Order: sequence, then C-alpha cells, then structure tokens
Amino acid sequence: MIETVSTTPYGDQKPGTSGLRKKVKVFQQPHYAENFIQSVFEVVEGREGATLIIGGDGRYLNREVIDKAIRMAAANGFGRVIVGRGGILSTPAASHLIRSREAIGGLILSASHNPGGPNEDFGIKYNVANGGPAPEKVTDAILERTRAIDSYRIADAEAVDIDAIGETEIAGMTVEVVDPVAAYADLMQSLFDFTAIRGAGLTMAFDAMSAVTGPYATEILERRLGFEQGTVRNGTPLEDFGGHHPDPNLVHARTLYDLMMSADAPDFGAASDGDGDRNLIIGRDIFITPSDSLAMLAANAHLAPAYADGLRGIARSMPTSAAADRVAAALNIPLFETPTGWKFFGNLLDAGMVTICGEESAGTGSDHVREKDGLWAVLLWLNILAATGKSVKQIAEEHWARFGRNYYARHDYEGVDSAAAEALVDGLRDRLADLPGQEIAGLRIEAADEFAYVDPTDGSISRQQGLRVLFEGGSRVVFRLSGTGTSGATLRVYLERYEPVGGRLDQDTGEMLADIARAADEIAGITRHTGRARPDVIT
Ligand code: VG1
Ligand code: CO
Repeated sequence: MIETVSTTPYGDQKPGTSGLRKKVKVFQQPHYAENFIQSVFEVVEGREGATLIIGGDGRYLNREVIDKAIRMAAANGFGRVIVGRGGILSTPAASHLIRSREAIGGLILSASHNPGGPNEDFGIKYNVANGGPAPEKVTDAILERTRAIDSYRIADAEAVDIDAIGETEIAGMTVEVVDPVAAYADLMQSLFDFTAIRGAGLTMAFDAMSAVTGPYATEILERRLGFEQGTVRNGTPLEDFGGHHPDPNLVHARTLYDLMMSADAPDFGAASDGDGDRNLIIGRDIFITPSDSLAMLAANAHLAPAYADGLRGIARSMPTSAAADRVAAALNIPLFETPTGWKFFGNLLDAGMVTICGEESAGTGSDHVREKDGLWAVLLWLNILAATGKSVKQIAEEHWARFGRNYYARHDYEGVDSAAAEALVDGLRDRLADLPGQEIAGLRIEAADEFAYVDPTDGSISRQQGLRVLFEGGSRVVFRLSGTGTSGATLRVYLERYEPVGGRLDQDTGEMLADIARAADEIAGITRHTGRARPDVIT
C-alpha cells in the first residue's frame, strides 16, 4: 500500500559541494530525510520503471535512511532498486553500478570525510545517469522542490532484508541486494596490471580508517594482489569510524604517516576516506601532496593498461596546484580548470575531453567512473611502481627535476563564525581590484580575481568560486569557504609556490610557503576576522 504523508518544507536543504550534509540530529527531525528524498525523486525525469542504485558508507543512520529510501522509491514508481549488501557501497562503486547497470541515478548516503555517529554528520547525495554527482541545474531544481514540498510518498511495507543477496518485491518494485565489492574489484582488475603488481614484491600499508574502503581494500589488495594479511588496517567499517575523522590527511592519518617516516616503513602507504573517494599517498620517507599525485599519475598513467594509449586531457579544480598543467603541456593535451567539487568534471569526462581529473583535497579519478576514486589512485600508483621498479621518492624527485615543483599546502580554519567568514570574503572581494601592483610580505601581486567557470560543453556559468591572488613568479593564494561543513564556516586558504627546474626542489614545504602564508593573512585579515592565530588543519 502506498501512503501519501503530509509534510512542511525545511528551509535548510540546499545541497552543498557534495550533496546535503547535516548533523545526524538534523536528519532525525520528523520527515527531514523524506522531504529531501522526495524532492530528489520529483526531479528525476523518467523514473517510472527505472533502476535506482542505493548505498552508503555505513555510518550511523545509514540503514534507517536506506529503508526509507527503498520504500519511497517503490512509492514513486521506480521499477528496481539495487542496494549494496548491508547498505554498503563506496562512492566510486556506486558510480560504477549506476553506469554498468544502466540505472537512472543513485542515492549515496555519506558525509564523506566528516565524522559519524549519533552526534556527528550524515549526508545524502544524488548522482545522475552518467554515474556522477548531480550537476548544478539538478541540485538547484532539488532545492526548489524542498522549499515547496507538502507531501511525500512511501510504501507501507516491512523493511527489506538488505543483508541477504538476492531479489525481493515491495509494492510492485524489485529490490536487488548485491555484493558491494565484486563488480568494483573486477573493474579495477580490468584497468591495471594485477600480475605485474603481484610480482613486484612490494610491501604496503593501507589505512581504511574504519570506513567503507575496508572490504574493498581487503578483497583487492590482500586477496587479489596477494599483499600480506594485515596490509589493510582499520578494515572494518564502523558506524562512528571508531570515533575518528575518516579524513585521509596528515592530521587524521597521523599513524600511517608516522609509520611511513619510521625505519619500519613499507614501500608504499595509502589511506582513503569515509566513502572511499579520496586517497592519501605516502611513500617511504616522503609525503606526496594530492596536487603532485595528480601530476605524477598523469605523467605516468600510460604505464597502466587502461591508459596505455595516452590521455585526452587533464582537469583539476581551480585551487589544485598547477603541477598538472606542466604535465599537460609536456604531453601536449588540454588542461581544464574547474570549480571545487567533482560535479564539474562530469561533462568534460562525458564529452571525452579529459581522461584524468583531480582535486587538491585528495581526490583523483578517471573516466572509468564519474566520481573520484581512492583505491583507483592507489592501484595506479602501485601499477607505476611495479612497471618502473622505482620508489615513490624516486618518482617524485625525477618528476620535480623534469617539471619543477609546486610547493603546496592548504590551511583550514574550522568552525569559524559564519558572519565573520562572510565578512572576510566580502571585504576581500571589494578590494580585489586594488591589489595588483601592491607589495605584501615582500611579494608583488600580479593579478587578483574571483574565479568563475564557463562549462565548455554546455556553456553553463558558475560564479563566485574562490578569490585568488597571483604573485609574480607563479606563486598564489586562493581563499574560499567550504561547502561541506555542518557547523559554522570553514575558511580554506590554499598556498602555492612554484620552483622551476634547477631551483630549490628539496626544501621543507612550510618554510617555502611561509612568506605566502604571511601575505595571505595580511591580504585577507584572517586573524583579524577569525580571531585565530593559526589554522586548525594544514594539509
Ligand atoms: C571539499 C573539498 C572538495 C571535494 C569535496 C567533497 O569541499 O574541498 O575538493 O570535492 O569536499 O569531497 P569543500 O566545499 O568543503 O571545500 V568528499 O570526499 O566529501 O565527497
Ligand atoms: Co569522500
């Protein structure tokens, strides 16, 4: 039986950089999740009889919302829901399932790298038929629906058993529970030379951070590639990620970092985030910044079977360093600069204009799916190590010797008062035009602007995507506010300094960026506006 339930709109359901993210308590308000899911379904044209993928990162509330989403899908006319067993699907695995099962879209339940548990974060993201995050015109339409919604539809049925593989019926719709790992692991095996990796005798440590990649990494790294048992650490997904932030950076993956800097370091260290789309790469005795990782992967991708014919182009988000630009120039392929968030890469990938994409926030991926993909990046690195016989450090040093080095760091100021953060950004926006020609902290400003993006495939325009200040010599600082936080504002300050070939290529990143950090504070008045003397997180 289908029920129509009356409801009233919530005013705070605007999807951010990557879906709707809120505190669990917010999602637990009456009809909160239902309102959003109904609003999503109403903008899905052609949903009658269509297939929908549903899965999440296993965090607190995952099962409850999946149960609602399945019953609502049945009441909204979908023909089939495919759900990962236990409600588990990593974000890249969900993207792959949408594509391979020709689904009309998918609901991914995750707040990614944000912590989980009853007092932490939850999220819902809708991906479209290409497997990628809904583009802005879709998220805008969803937002509009959330503001007008007065009822939602749900099947009044028993919860479906999502722990047993197989098919059941609910209110005329088929629910198919699938192994969340198998199809994804097969896809990875089709892209990379597993035999070479297996035979290379490499050792590694993978930190799954008690999040969704545990079962994927165990199957691929330990079972299919033969890395020794215990290679995957924190490999069981927990509802609260063991109380940690499942954010693979030098702060939250500190144990892995310390291991990789110690005498016991294996050849290769990596970690992924809550929903499996991010990656952290650390070689023995060397941390690779995500921006550098993108550039190094692009420069060496042809060593893996799937990319043997070369790349069509590279795309990176604007705040990501320009290291990849130099690789694109050397390969004589185009480089696209997009706003932050994976949704902007989808059109370029669909149009065949780029093969590899990346973001400074530890996201890298390719045209094999339409999401960033943590394990994919790990496997491409392993394939490159196996094919060259070189260490991570060698690959990095040779890369810098050939292309120069983009020293890079991001400084995050978290939980800042929203009004203060807005005032900082608005104040700086007003002064942008006056900055060129000024000298600040010994650096001469060459240009300053606010980034806007025109999508080359459909002409759609996205404005206000970050303030950037460029210094003479190729250094720069970028300021933007996070669109994934759930309390207050997070100010992100992206610092970059280019050292050309023959320059100082083996220096400490913090020291090389010190003057740019000082300039950033002077230009934007970070301390004055936020009251903070230093960032909360440096990645
Ligand atoms: C952050 C990152 C962005 C990434 C997004 C989603 O967004 O900066 O690069 O695409 O998170 O990643 P923001 O607006 O907070 O800066 V994930 O792993 O949360 O899906
Ligand atoms: Co993520």
